[in-house]
Amino acid sequence: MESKRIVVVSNRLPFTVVQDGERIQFDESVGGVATGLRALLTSSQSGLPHESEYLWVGWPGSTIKDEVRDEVRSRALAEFSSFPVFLSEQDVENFYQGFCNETIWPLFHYFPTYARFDEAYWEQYRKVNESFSVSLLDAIRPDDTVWIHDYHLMLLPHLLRKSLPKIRIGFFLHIPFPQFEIFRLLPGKWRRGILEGLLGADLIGFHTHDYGEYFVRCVQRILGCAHHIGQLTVGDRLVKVGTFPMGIDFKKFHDAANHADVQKEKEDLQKTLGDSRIILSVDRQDYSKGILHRLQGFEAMLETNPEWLGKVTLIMLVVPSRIGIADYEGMKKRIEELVGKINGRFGTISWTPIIYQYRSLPFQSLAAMYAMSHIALVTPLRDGMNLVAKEYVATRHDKTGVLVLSEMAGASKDLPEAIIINPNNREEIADALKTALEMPREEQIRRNAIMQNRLRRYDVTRWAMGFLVELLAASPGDKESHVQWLEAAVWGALTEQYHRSARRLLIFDYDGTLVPFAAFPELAKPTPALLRILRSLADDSRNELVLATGRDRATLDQWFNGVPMGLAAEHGAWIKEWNGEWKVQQPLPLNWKARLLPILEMYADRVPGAFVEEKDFSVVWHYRAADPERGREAARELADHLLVFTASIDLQVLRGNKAIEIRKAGVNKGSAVQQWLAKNDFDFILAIGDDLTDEDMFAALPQWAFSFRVGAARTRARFRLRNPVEVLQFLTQLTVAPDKVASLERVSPV
Ligand code: ADQ
Repeated sequence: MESKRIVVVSNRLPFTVVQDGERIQFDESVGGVATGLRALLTSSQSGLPHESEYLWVGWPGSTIKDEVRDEVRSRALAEFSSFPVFLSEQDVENFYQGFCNETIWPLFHYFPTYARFDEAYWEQYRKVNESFSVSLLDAIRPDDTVWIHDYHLMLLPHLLRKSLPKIRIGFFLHIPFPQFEIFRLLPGKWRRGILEGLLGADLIGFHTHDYGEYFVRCVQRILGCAHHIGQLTVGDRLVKVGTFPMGIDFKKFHDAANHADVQKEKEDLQKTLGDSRIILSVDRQDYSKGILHRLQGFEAMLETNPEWLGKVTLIMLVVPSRIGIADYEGMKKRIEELVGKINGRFGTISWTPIIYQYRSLPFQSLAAMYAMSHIALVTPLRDGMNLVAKEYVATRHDKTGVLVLSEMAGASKDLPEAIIINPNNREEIADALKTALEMPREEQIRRNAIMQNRLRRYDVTRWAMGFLVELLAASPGDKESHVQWLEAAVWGALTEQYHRSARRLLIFDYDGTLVPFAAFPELAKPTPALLRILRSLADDSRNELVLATGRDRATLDQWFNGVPMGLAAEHGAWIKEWNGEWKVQQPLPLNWKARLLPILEMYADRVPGAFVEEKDFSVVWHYRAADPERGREAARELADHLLVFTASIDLQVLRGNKAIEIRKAGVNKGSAVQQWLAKNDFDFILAIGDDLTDEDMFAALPQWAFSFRVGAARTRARFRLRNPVEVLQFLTQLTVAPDKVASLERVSPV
């Protein structure tokens, strides 16, 4: 049997394929994600339940000619356990340079003025995500676990889910997820496409809690999905949203300071720079990194602290990035002008305030820089995490050194012992630098010791493992695996028992179960087809039907007049046998309604689309037709508000489906159902419901009863059905003679 694998998918493979005439060369890259995942997936102590193998799927970094693709494919697999996705130059242009780097990157980093909204970019983005999906279908096996990375592939989870509904998919976003007001700047079709794309995953991870929260808000406002403690309900699936702050390969950086070649490079640098205090600045060239702000902050520090002139040097290393994009080219020019201006203004024959280098460094040189710098100045205007900050702290073997870190970097949440600044204020940067230059050695050690402990524990392996363990715990397509969907085995057992039994009790909820929700309660009238099915079930003398709903008596009398079945109105406060009279389950004092109604009315006035419904024994505040997020927020507030009023009265505040209902405690569908259960010795019981109020009913039933919850939410029911359409198909099949029962495929389009 083939072992299960983890398939990592990212835009770039952890190497670049370079074609040099006839020769094909693989240049390995040493990014944090690549290193961390490799370490994790090849470690026998990873703690992952079964995976021993992995496959990495992505673009090999250059356009590969048709004739050498087979060779690249087989070498990638043999040498790097990788599967290349080949892209054309045009793909790369409009997808990578275009939609990824000129639309998503600026927007998600809060630079909307840099964002370009070009339909051709979007089309190409869709096309490339589809290419990835097609390649993946070739590369993966049904029991693989797929982990997709970053903003280049946000449509991929959904595309993959469409072809492989049962596969386990995780997604991690390495950049910030913006707030709704920024995200909504994307045209409607794109923003919905991106959210739906991401929601194809079983688990979506972010660096910080805030990004996850902004994502959930966008999903609620744009798609209207319900959310409950880190879980979104998407159709009949549950999607988990979690925070996984990425760590670094701590050991590699921490040990680096002791390596002879790093030591040597450090000493050489120190000789050149003499006694000068070193401030280090390292990043990819990107407007999000706040490089100009950093220079201005350093300039302000020199202006206001003349005692440091000649004694401090800023080493600014900028890695070339995204060459060819106009915003990046312009920025390079501005950085160089400002460096020249500051050096010209403050420099002397023997002292250059800023040493600027525009290139990438090998690991040992970078480690030597971290090891010799007294201060690291990290000032992004927005950054998903920022690994440089973590790498600097990890490399400080003697625990000295001061990190000055922007509050706009995700890393500031993990490193609060750093000097945290707002990069938009040059004076704040200047003050922080002064504090850093003067910070006593013991204080530096105290702060770094805490940060190093944290970074050691939460390293990149722990990050990846945390994500994968959570992902492996998710059942693909549905988190609550112990509750089965109506599938062949259940269907077989159920119909068999149904046809053998002589005294059957069939209990149905109404809204959300037999009919879909409508914006206003009066619009959800039963259709002739539904009435036909109910009548047909009720006509069978072995069946006793009960409709147990939150609706009031008058509506039930009007809508179900002549259908031979029992009724429980207002969640069981009123009960009526077939051909009997309405009876109160328990007499209730009613003066509380007058006290609560004004509060509910006030909340209805404040939220457009919300309204109040008054029933005999309960009052309901509905927000189905309101803006989903506003409705939910007001509902939370109202529930809180009501607690104060209801604490001393025997009332229950119940959060239903897009409604808050207040009613007498102890009277519920469970106690109503008891009345019927007590009447007869039933040998078959079926109960179907869709919301929290139905849980009382499920709890009241004997264990062997066939209880069904409609939808994916947490439940005590034994089984699930997907929606009212599926409920009706199912009930229709029950009315058919045993020899004419259709196969499950026709009953339940799973
Ligand atoms: P980046 O925007 O690339 O990553 P960052 O997290 O700082 O930003 O990682 C940069 C990496 O490049 C570091 O590992 C660093 O060592 C290396 N590097 C920087 N300058 C270098 C130089 N001159 N020479 C050689 N190497 C250099 C994106 C997001 C981040 C998020 C990461 C990981 O934008 O917010 O932290 O992914 O999720």
